[in-house]
Amino acid sequence: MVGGRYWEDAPIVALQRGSGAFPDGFLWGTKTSAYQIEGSVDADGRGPSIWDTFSHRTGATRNGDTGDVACDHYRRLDDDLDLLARLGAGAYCFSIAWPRIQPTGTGPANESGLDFYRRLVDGLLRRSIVPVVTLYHWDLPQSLEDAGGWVSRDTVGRFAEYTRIVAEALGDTVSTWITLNEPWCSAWLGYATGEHAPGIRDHGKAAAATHHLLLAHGAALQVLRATTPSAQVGIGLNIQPIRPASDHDDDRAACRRVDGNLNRLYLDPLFKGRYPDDMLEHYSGHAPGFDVVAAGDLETISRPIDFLGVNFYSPTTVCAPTRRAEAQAAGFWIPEPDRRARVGDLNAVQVLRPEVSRTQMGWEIEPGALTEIMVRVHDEYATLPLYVTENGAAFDDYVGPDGEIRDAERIGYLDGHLRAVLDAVGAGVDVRGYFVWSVLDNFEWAHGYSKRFGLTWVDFRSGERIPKASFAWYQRTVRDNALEP
Ligand code: IFM
Repeated sequence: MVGGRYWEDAPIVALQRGSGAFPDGFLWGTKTSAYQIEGSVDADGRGPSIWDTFSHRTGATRNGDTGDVACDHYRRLDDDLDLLARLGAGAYCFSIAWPRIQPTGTGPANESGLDFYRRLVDGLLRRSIVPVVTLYHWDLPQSLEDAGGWVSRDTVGRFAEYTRIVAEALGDTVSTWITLNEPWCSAWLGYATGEHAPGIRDHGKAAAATHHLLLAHGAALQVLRATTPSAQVGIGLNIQPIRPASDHDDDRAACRRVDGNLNRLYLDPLFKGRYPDDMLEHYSGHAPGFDVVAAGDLETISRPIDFLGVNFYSPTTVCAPTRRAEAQAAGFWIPEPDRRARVGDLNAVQVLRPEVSRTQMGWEIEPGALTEIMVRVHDEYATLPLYVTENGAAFDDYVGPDGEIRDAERIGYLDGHLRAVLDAVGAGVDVRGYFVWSVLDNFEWAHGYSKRFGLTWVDFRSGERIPKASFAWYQRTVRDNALEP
């Protein structure tokens, strides 16, 4: 998708980087996911997903919020398409709700469900916006969860079947596909900490789910190659730099475990065709764990993809649990409850740098960490094209007395991370595009509607949309293909 690359000509590099200009053909976009925006959960034959079940469980989400209505996007499709056209970004990434296509996760296609996505894709193309389709963004049909969910190998076959249905319906009009969004979250937040649907707390199941999700990616890739051979196919990973709080061996070991669980457990099988030895050993006592890996699986998982989607928000620093006091004495702040220690049985504690600003999610803001993780992928794994498929921030936005939303912090966050993208490009990484999470405020999973990531304010009572200051800023950035000085 990229035309001439300005960094090929050294003297121009300095000139253009200084001006904040992006390569010609750089793809600008925004991203959403089905359950977070669509609502209309009973419409046109849609079946229940694990998020319908989970969000209706007492105490599962903030204020008991659910995606029943969300942004009401299903019914406001045309207005939202007009909003995207007004933004001017050349691409839009959305996910397909599997339970709209196969209400129980198996069997023939539900044509009314497919029709909604046909209208969405056609509406984008009519407005000259490139559709980028995510096949799975966490909303597994509940019937499949009842049969074992991602812990069961059968779900892989079901996903391949679903992919074939969607590819046959949309393959003529969609040329860029993301198989899975953030499989780490599906596996570890869904099956280990229980913070996400289906709300299970079992590390052995989370490890098995990791493998089946990756295998489902490989299976879907094969289906897409057969059905729509010229399509570009990738996967979206939430990867980030993990750092030790100190040089002490125990902190470094904790850091390596967290890095293994979050980054290497996904990058190694995809690009090296094997799971990291230390992670296999770490989860060897947890059944079923990686015992579910069968001969040939890793070949399927590691078949070449066309691009990697990098979803990035923040870096993480950790210490060993035995070294909390030293970390505190060194000036780190230790948030409670201690999230990292519960994720993946990793025996590690997340620490924060008090001097570093954080978003409303409590995530540290460090744009350079985005450059760092992309350079790492390039140096340690593959030189394939990268897209930043998610980047954005929740802040405490409010509508001012004049009706305006002046989200200067979000503009600062996005500007900083786009400069980090330019730094990665300058370092030789083939970054082809950038997608803001998200175009609309939406249902932020267990946080319900309490966290707003949008370029557009959504009044969740009336459904009204109000573009924030960041919307106009992104409009200008996209138009100029450059950041303001
Ligand atoms: O809202 C989520 C999205 O669904 C997946 N990536 C991170 C976003 C912000 O938490």
